[in-house]
Amino acid sequence: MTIRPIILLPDPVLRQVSKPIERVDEGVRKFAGDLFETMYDAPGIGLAAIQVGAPRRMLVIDLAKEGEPKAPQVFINPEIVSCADEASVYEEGCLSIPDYYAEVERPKDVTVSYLDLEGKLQEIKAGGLLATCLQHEIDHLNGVLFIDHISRLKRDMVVRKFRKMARDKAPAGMVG
Ligand code: GNR
Ligand code: NI
Repeated sequence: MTIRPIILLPDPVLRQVSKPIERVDEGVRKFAGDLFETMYDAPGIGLAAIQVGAPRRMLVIDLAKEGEPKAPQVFINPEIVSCADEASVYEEGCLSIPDYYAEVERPKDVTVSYLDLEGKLQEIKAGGLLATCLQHEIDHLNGVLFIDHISRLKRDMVVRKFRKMARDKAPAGMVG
């Protein structure tokens, strides 16, 4: 297993729409291991494949708290089948936008269909943090970031800050 570098805002790779996984094979299972290792190292509670530069519709989640046994979950080709009318607000962060947090309103509960690591079709009804995290990760598969759900003023401020940080550490001429 390999820890892969996490792609940061404003890298345009994060805006790519990821492609479905056609066959759940050994390569996919191995890649899931890399995603977990990268997520645990960060550390984070979720990670989408695009965050390590792979435009595939796949994500991992582990909501276990420190000291609790690991609870790894893999979602391949996930789709939101239905969601609650009721909304809830949660303070979100993103490993691709380190040290920035903002409240995001999303549907409170979601039903998601997906393939598991054996390629079997599954469905899960999620509420609470899992519902938030699944929606955050599925957004990544569509090139959407949580800052797209906050005010334009706040978003522009974050994007500007990360653009400047990228410029300050990149060689001259790189990064718009
Ligand atoms: O580690 C993460 N924490 C988090 C907190 C609230 C809502 C969503 C998340 S997901 C994030 C990891 C990440 O960036 N996944 O894409
Ligand atoms: Ni994220």
